[in-house]
Amino acid sequence: MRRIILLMTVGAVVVVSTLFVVSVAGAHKHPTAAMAQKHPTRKVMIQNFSFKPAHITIKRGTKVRWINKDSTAHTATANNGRSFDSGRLRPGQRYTHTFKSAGKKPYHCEIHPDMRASVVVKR
Ligand SMILES: [Cu+2]
Repeated sequence: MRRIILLMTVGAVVVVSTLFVVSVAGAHKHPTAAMAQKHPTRKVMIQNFSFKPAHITIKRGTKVRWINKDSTAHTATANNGRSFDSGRLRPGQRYTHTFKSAGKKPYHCEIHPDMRASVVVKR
């Protein structure tokens, strides 16, 4: 009788640990969780009349968030005039854009045209 109980206990432990390993492996492969890890949002500060960092390289599908840390308004506007445009960002405001196509995306501030920067999007 004791031997049967022992065998059943060992069997239960094996089943439970197998299920645990399978569920952990499954969670690791979860596609949305993996995507979120792969493409964290990149931040660009607008400070002292410049974009910091001025040049970033990201993977396609990554979000870029501009945050205006200055005490005056700025914009982040694609040089081609249509890829993205934050509009007027007042102090403390932010703008987020998701880059879906690869290539170099130069941009500037509409209010201060000397403020120039770029985003390079890799496949
Ligand atoms: Cu500006």
